[in-house]
Amino acid sequence: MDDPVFTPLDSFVEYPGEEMRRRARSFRDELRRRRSVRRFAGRPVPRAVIELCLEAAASAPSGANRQPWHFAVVSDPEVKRRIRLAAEEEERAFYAERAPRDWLDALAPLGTDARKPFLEVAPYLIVIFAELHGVDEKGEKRKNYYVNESVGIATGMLISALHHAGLATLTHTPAPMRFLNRILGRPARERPYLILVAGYPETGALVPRIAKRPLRDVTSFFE
Ligand code: IYR
Repeated sequence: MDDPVFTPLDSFVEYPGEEMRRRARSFRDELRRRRSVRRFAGRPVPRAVIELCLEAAASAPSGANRQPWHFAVVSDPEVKRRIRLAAEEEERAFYAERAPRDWLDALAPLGTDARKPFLEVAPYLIVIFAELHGVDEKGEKRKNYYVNESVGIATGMLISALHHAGLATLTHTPAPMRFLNRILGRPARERPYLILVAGYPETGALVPRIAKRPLRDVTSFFE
């Protein structure tokens, strides 16, 4: 068992009240401008930007600091094509047979269907894997904790980082998505979590006219 080692918290920044409010408002406004985009331009995105956003995401808190994630970054057109073909096959089964009526009804306002051209058009697919358990030096299983929560937090931070950098994203979850292990050569102990599609929106791209629930509907204060 390792003894804990502590270091001074020298990175924390406190702001005066006024500035705190201004920053909170400005960040809220920036995040509220984010929209999921399904029509991407083919224009390339600098790899350095993707790497910086991944470093932001990989700074996320995680259960016992196990960092149970892997980001497979795909720009190779051939690999994107294989992912698209495999995803569309699953999606065709989803829309035609697997999805219950109520699920299809819930998706209707988004206008989605089994065609996923964005998987080939967008310059980057970031396939996020959740590491169900690690392996130690002896090749033995090493437990991870709160895997879903940890990977969800890192994914949220990645979406925010990409948006902040000026890129559009789409969270895409074909189901089942084990084909991603095969295509990307990831071990079985990593479960595909979602595909984050990233790039520039196509000129004139349309997005569904949907709204977020107001704060009073999603909060309760006890004071
Ligand atoms: N995976 C399918 C269906 C889908 C499901 C949900 I929940 C969405 O918010 C959007 C789509 C697809 O990608 O089309």
